[in-house]
Amino acid sequence: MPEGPDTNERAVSLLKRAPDLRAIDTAAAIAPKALEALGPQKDFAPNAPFSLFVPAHQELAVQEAANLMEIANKDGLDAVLQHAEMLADTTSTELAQWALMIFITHHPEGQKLPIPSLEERIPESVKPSSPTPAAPAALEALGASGSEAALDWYREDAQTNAHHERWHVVYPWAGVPNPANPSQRTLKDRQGELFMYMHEQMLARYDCERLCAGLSAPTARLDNFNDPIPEGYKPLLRGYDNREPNADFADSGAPVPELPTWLSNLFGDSGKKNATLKKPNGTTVAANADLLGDSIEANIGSVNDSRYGNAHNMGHVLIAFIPDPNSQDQFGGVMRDPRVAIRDPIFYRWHRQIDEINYQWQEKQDPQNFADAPKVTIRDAVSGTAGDGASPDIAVVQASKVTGDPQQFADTSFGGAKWDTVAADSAIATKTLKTTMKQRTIGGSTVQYLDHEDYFYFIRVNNDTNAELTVTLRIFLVPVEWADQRRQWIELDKFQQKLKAGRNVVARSSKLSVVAKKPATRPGDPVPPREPGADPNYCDCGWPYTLLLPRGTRAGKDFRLLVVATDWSIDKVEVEGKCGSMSFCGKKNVPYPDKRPMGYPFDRHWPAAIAKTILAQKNMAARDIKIQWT
Ligand SMILES: [Cu+2]
Repeated sequence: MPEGPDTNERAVSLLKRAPDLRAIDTAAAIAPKALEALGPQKDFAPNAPFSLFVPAHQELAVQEAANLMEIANKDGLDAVLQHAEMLADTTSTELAQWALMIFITHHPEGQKLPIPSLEERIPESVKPSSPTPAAPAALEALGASGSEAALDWYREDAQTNAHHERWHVVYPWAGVPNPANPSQRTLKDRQGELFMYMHEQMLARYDCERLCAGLSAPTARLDNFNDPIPEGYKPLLRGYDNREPNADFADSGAPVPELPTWLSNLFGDSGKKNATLKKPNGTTVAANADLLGDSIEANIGSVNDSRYGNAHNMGHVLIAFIPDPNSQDQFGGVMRDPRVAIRDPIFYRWHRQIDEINYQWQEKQDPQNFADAPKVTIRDAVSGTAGDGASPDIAVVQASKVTGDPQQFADTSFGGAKWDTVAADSAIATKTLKTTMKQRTIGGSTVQYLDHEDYFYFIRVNNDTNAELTVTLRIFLVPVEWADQRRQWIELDKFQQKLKAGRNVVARSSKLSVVAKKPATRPGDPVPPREPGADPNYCDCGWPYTLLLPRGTRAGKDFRLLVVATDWSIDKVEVEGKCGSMSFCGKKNVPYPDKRPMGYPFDRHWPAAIAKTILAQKNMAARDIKIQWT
């Protein structure tokens, strides 16, 4: 069948349909065999509106994505859209939208169709819970209850929610149908490990904002299902119920009595030296970051569905269906939907509990030994005794001050005769990075968002060999008071760097960060042309550039920048990603572009205190800097 000229418009108009919130009759919608395969989870939340965390719904969405692939392979995109529209009309708009987005993201034909950004598609889903800047008294009770309300601006950020939604489309936990043979499912490379790492970084960043906002931090684990949940959240979004403060798990309309057992099996089996995970047939397999992540989420790579259950996903639904006494509809709270789940403070508490399983496993591994460090020196002091966070070789310069070619600027400003000076003390460098809150309008609502000035890192690295050397430079940030807590370090960037023998000054723009969605843009910027061949829908997965830095405080908060050089011939970090977030989303259809464990070197405990180790290791150095909210 020839493709109509309007397939793009039809896809966009389907993806823009407002959620219809129809309950999904899974028994009718799903093939009996697939339903049986879900085991005891098949009856979970039987009459709920579509939720990507409900096993039968996720299964249905991926099955329908596979159907769309079959149809595309035989009959082309017109027929694909016809099926998706029929699905939306007869079953559920949200189901059809997720299936279509998974199809578009993972099928070569689908790539021709656009997925507009979340705020273009469903502007109502990024509406803030409280109008800004000053909320009328009657609305002050919306958003999070109590002190958590201070972070509504962060949790409700439109682009961060869009990132989280897109991540779960790129990495569906029921697997990705193989476009050439859609009845087959595969997991993406290191999917379980990335699930853990991406969410762990979201936690580290959230904790940082909590600290800056004066809240108790880090976020406490949600590990007690007997006591009420102190945090409430009122999203003020159509189709999502409120949760009052001090709501009880016991009231949930989707009880998961097995959850404590799944968690204790996960903690118990993984939290020891030489840990193994138990397979259904009684044999064991050595635990590793990927299998553990697979089993925790759980995705189709789980080692044992019945022993480890579906802890992370079912926790989402358990919490989501704690009823709202004032709602007649009982649609469930935001926790049922990755499009809006991170708005709720409970998201972070639940993920802290999930992350703790991985953290405890990591703690039982041998410490890092850094024996494979490349022969380079980033100094801790020009001479004499070094203090923490005082490296002379790391400086930050506002982008507006970097004139001409950045490499030439680097050599002139920090190389040559200036090599033995403290780079951060130079008149051109800044000791404070500034952030600011901005406003814009989405679908008639005023939303706030954080932004920061563009900047460059300048890093002096001495190549101690007499030949060219290729290293990976990894840059991290932490509030100074947490410098010895490895999981609080935030990844800012990592990149391949060729070093000539002897002295090198490296220049790196903040806009190239591998964490940020690339190309790095701000809201309202014109969309830059795509690289030829780049898949725009895959490229849309990534952390918002404007949230690369934490907000800091009005007075200026002390942070520590860390630069670690590793041997590129071992890690083979991708040369230059021009699309999406290499670190949070990987690369399309190729292995994850860094062979080291995700989060390296903070994926294990260190041989000694972190600050002390930085001083002892020649391949790493740290520099303190303030971040000020202006
Ligand atoms: Cu998630």
